[in-house]
Amino acid sequence: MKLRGVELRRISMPLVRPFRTSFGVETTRDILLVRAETTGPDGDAEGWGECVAMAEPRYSPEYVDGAQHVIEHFFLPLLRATGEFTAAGVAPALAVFEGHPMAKAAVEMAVLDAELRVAGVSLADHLGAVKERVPSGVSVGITDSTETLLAQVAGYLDDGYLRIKLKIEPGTDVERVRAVRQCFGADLLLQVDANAAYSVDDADHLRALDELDLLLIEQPLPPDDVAGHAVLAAQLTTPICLDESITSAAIAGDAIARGACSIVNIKAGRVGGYLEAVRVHDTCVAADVPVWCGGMLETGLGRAANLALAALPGFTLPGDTSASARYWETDLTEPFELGADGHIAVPTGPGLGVVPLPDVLASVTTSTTRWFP
Ligand code: SMG
Ligand code: MG
Repeated sequence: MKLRGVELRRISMPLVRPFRTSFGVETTRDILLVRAETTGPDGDAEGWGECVAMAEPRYSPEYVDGAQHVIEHFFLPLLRATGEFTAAGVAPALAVFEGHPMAKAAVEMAVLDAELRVAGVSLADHLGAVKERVPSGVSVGITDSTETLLAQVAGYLDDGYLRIKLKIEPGTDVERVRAVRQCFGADLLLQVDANAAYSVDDADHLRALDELDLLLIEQPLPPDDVAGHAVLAAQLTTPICLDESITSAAIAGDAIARGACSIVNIKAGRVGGYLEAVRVHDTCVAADVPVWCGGMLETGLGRAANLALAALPGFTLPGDTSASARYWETDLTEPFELGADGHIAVPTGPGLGVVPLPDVLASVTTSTTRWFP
């Protein structure tokens, strides 16, 4: 196929409640959308990509203005010069540019959506999904008090979420996690995410989490500190799961081989796209390492793609693939709803299986830039 044109759209979407992590707080998501218009022997199509970069470079070095800049100034000119390409060829072509996995993932997602719409194939089928519904967990931000945290967890359990992930930071960590465990009992599937807030010297402190029977502790140490995670893993009984550290299938294989993690959180944006995310999954499955699908506070577009990914066979733990209402008063797409059994249906239509609702899209758009014609 060829690119006929590309629209880069920025949208602003207020979250239903602020989401605080050890590195900052999100109240309104400033999101870059990529709409790729393609043409090929089997027809013209349009595809949507969502860039998961946040407004500020805190979770990782990427940020939304930077992502838009690198797409406009480097990725699109290169793809235009390439002429004919396929979705599978996007990542290899863009590999001449270092870094920027979230920006690359957004472009690949848009082209892949267009390609699959022409082919009449759903993203789930294309990626290798084996499930029609996936179990849903929820990520709970850091709160001002333990009481507020307990109330929020109670609300999410009432909604039907099957697993709770608590964001933690030094100072309140063990006490808050213990309060949740005591309040909701031994059967609650509970895990924590530190977003790199600790150092390997905190091993003794983090060992206090071992008695709280957690599914995992996610990314306790900085992304580069794979060696430190291996040291920590040897000192904790709580399994270590890596998020920020895992930026490719090769690095996943290396981290596993070095004993740095025994579970992996997969996010397409962090690894440069859904196709690389499948390779991360395959690497983990080959090493007998369970995976689950992470989230980046996506709209219904990114959520649709995450649900497709989460339907692959190695995703044996509930993901941060929550329903639309956990994030938005009004989602960009038809809302994703949590079923009575705590699962969400995987979209079945061609490509992502969802499109932005025109009225909602118009009302949240803050800028639009057109490329080529
Ligand atoms: O999409 O439900 C979601 C958010 C899940 O906790 C979540 N994401 O480190 O895993 C993580 C964070 C990254 C985003 S924080 C703004
Ligand atoms: Mg995380």
